Amino acid sequence: MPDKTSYEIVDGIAVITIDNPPVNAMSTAVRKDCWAALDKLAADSSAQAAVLICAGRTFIAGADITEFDKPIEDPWLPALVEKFEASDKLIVAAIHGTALGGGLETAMGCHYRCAVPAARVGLPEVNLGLIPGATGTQRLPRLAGVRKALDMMISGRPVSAADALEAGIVEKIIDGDLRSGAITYARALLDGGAPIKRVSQLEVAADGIDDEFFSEYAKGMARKTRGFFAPAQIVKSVEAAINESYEDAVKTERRLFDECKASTHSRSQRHLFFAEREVSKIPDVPRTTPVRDIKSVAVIGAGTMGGGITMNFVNAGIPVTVLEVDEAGLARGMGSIRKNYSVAVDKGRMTEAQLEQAMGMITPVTDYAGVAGADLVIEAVFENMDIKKDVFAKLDETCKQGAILASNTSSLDLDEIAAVTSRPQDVIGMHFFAPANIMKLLEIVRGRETAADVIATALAVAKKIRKTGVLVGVCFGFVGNRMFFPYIREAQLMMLEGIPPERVDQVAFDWGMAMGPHAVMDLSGLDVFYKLNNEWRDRPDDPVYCRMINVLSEMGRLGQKTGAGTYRYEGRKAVPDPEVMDIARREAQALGVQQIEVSDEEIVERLLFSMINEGARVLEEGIAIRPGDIDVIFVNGYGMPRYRGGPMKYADMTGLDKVYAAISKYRDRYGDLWWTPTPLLERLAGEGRTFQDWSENR
Ligand code: T1G
Repeated sequence: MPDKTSYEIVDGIAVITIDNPPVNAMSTAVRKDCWAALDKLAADSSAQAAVLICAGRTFIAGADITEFDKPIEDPWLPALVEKFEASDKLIVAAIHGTALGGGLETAMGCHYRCAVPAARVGLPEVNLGLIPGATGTQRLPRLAGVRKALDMMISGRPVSAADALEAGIVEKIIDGDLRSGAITYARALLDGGAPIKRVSQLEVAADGIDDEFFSEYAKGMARKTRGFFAPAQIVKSVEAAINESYEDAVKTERRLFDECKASTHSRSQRHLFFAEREVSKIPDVPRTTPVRDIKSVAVIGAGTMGGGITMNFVNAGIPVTVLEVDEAGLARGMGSIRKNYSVAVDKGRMTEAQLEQAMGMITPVTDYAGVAGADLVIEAVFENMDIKKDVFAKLDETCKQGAILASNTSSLDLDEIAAVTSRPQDVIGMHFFAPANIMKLLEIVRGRETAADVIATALAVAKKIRKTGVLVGVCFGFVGNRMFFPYIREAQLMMLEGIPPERVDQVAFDWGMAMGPHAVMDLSGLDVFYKLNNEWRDRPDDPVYCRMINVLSEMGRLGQKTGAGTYRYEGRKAVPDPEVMDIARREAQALGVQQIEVSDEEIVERLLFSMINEGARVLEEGIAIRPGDIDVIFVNGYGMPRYRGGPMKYADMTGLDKVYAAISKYRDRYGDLWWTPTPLLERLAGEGRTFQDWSENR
């Protein structure tokens, strides 16, 4: 008896309903049941046509991603899609929620498609490092045309039902109840003598598709898809739709799909898909933990970060009171917010009226009384412990009971901040990343006494403002910055060793980073790192440590904002500055740092393995809950490419034995101070295990 589908006849129409919560993924069981339902339909003389519909909140959201690393059981999805299409009885797919990946592919195997207005359809496999592998690269171009199909598959973004109707992907929009509307539609098609429309038999519209089209399209997407493997595979598969028979092109698609599925890219991107959903699962904070109602927010400090933080809440429809020390500071802050919104207006992403509406949701104040009623207060003042303590003492005196008091500190001891209040249980860290209104990452820092409902509320707020919230513990730099410090340290040391910054940056960029370490430092400001290094109280005493940050900062070469830092700037163009390497050589001589030659491989190892070694320490200390949490932090906050999976996944795929051997090599060269292998890494390397395996079997 099928337990993932039901089969019912209504007015001569067979209604096949899939019910596989939470998203009706096309698991093996669902595929088997659908196969059986189609056999039943063929044999059922009382059924003249059929409707394929799903229970729950969405149509099929794709193949079951959890099955990808297991042997695929029959029936394979492509075969099932062909079986839908081969039916001699007309089948209508009825779409609500999101028909994605294998879900849309199954719908395209049906003969007609209808959808409710709020439905969305897409082929987002590229986000998993894949291509549509159940004939989507062949059927979508036949329905929507080559360019639209490529745009949808390369972006991975679903389109609305209206857009899909216009593109020819769906044939009808159903207002009102989908089930009854789809049955009526199927009946009307039957009564109207509509043909069985088999999409695979449609011609691919080739107008405008000349010999150069696909190479030009690939060039056009190159910048956005730099380093990713799947996009080019998609282009090749769609090209086969033009140049090969349907049968041959489906074989080409299968080959290209298998190449993607076996790639480290796809293993990385699939890892991140689940890791980004795991981050909200906190072992000692159950999903049933009640959250506090956040209807109003206050932000203390209207500087760059405070302004960006404010915009996140305004964009989510939550009013914000912004407090600054004086009117001048407020005016600057409000002006900066308005300027950011006006950029969105100029780009057509917002209207003037919406800009004014957004600004109208912000209340600027200079008196703490103005923030007394806020449900959530986020401090975003200068990164100095004394100043933060002063703010929190005032907030403790002023804010209503039950208000959550959050600090945007990027590295300081949250417990020390909480200790100046009478309510440490209500204090939490919410570390936004610049630019705060754009970067998706939000490090949520739990203090020793932070209450469970405060943590649950912060995670819910992160989702509300469309951030990826990752819970971390208290230590200097929390997880992201703490692991970024060794990455920066090695870049800095290599400069002293005579390796030009532009070489290190190029190697990091070619590895996949959005920007090299020196470019990042110039963007953030060398003084930011200078201050962080000085705030790091128990930093080991090493005169070589980030020496050039100190020297250049003290020269006033702070980076882009001063026109010169590690690079000289011609506008925003970074130009290598020979003077900087002269200074580096002088400093190296004074410090006794040897000039060396290094391979590109060594540059990658020293940048990434030093970060990974620190990540192992972060896991050992429980500052991060899972290795996947660390990976989510680095792909959402530090420009690490998703096809690398994040530092800990990259280590697992490289092999911890190789990582350990390299770290041991650098310990032999540089000593124990910075290159002592973390015991967890050493143990797992010795046991031939991965961080992921350790995390799942603790
Ligand atoms: N397979 C298995 N589990 C899935 C899943 C999938 N396709 N999609 C979601 N889940 C789980 C998810 O892990 C979470 O589990 C729960 O469902 C709710 O998800 C052959 C090869 C549909 C827009 O890429 O985009 O088809 O954490 O938290 O925010 O060509 O899920 O609760 O245990 O994201 O409401 C292509 C992926 C697959 C779509 C809903 N399809 N999913 O978002 O809920 S490859 C996709 C999503 C494929 C074919 C190819 C979203 C969503 P848990 P959620 P949501």
